[in-house]
Amino acid sequence: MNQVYLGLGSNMGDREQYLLQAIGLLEESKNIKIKNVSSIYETAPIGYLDQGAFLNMAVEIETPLAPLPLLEQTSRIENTLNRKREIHWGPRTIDVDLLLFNQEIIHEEKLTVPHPRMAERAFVLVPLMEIAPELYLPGKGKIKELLSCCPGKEGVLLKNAFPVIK
Ligand code: X6L
Ligand code: MG
Ligand code: MG
Repeated sequence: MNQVYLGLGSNMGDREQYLLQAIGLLEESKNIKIKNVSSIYETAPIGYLDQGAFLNMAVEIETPLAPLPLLEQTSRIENTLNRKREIHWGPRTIDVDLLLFNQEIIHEEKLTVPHPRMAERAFVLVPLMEIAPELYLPGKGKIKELLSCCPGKEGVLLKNAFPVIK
């Protein structure tokens, strides 16, 4: 079994509903078992600033799937929830990112793990801190150490401490 951490984000339409639907579709996937979910956080947009605030959360799953088949499954879930790719780094109904796959470092054409930039992104680290503070990011350090020197934490606000599925 592989232990995987996913980052979920939405900043279009009913953002919370998209996050909860994505979790529902993950749970329905034959080869994916949800182990833990973080609270939902409202976060200021990073990268492309002229867009609405995001809701972000982190999810721990267990799966026998290898990284690329798992990526295909998460892409299918994005497509099911009407993800369109218009503006690079722009608004999306749902984003499901593969943050960590065991402690592996993966560099493939379609997939880089750990997710690039996650070590410096408060919208990734704050939700992860809740469910895996002792987790080690290969080559970077523990989540709680990375968070202590991560800029932009003030742009991450707790929105919903107990998602209905928890
Ligand atoms: C310089 C260069 C500064 C690149 C920042 C950071 C670009 C993050 C893209 C960057 C840079 C990203 C989310 C988001 C995006 C999200 C929030 C990205 C990809 N996704 N902002 N911006 N939450 N709050 O999920 O992460 S676009
Ligand atoms: Mg992303
Ligand atoms: Mg993505």
